[in-house]
Amino acid sequence: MAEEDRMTLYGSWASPYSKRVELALKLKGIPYDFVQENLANKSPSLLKYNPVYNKIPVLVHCGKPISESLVILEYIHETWKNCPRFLPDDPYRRAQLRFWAGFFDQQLFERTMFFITTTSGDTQEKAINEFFEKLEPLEEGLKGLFPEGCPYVDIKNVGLLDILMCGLCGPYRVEEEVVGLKVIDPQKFPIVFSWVKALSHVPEIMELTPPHDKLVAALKSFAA
Ligand SMILES: N[C@@H](CCC(=O)N[C@@H](CS)C(=O)NCC(=O)O)C(=O)O
Repeated sequence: MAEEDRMTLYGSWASPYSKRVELALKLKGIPYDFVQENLANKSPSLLKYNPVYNKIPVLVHCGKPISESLVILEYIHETWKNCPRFLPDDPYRRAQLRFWAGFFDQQLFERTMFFITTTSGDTQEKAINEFFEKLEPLEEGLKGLFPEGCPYVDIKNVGLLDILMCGLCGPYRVEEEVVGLKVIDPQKFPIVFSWVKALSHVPEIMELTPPHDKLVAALKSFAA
């Protein structure tokens, strides 16, 4: 890759949105520079590249910024055609996956683990219940999406929903430690549980998972 083609990702090691993009780049084997942003004191570059939302992640490719993690994932999918392919070629299947990607962002990430782990008392309890309620349609939906059985994680073909799931529940052991209860109950959500378990063995995901104690400490500090 020519030097001018190099990619720069403005992100944060603890952000699930930023992790989505890092994982996509790693899976595709695309080299990139990572700029760790301090969200309490954002860099002038981040503010320049994402003037609308001022948020990470932002991917800068050949000097051109792209914001919003889902948009960035689609950009990577469309620009680098090598495997893994994040979205299938079949338009109906692609539409189904995009539907569930939207569900992840609008429903599950809305009341994210971050929100749950950084609140307490009644607010936390309400958020946990809402999260569990939203896992139910996902568990059901997955049966339709993967009629051959639980989501089959093909290590060579990690797709869009796998990437989103990693950001949401990848560090579920951290979340369980911080919240003090089972986040994904294998009895209630067997498909979601086996999916998350299978993902945890993908080498690129293992490489990007932050150290357990570091993430626990970060989440606890946000909650303080
Ligand atoms: N919809 C955005 C959400 C990104 C997001 O919420 N980023 C957070 C970090 S996890 C952020 O930059 N927060 C800083 C702020 O809100 O000022 C995406 O998918 O990229």
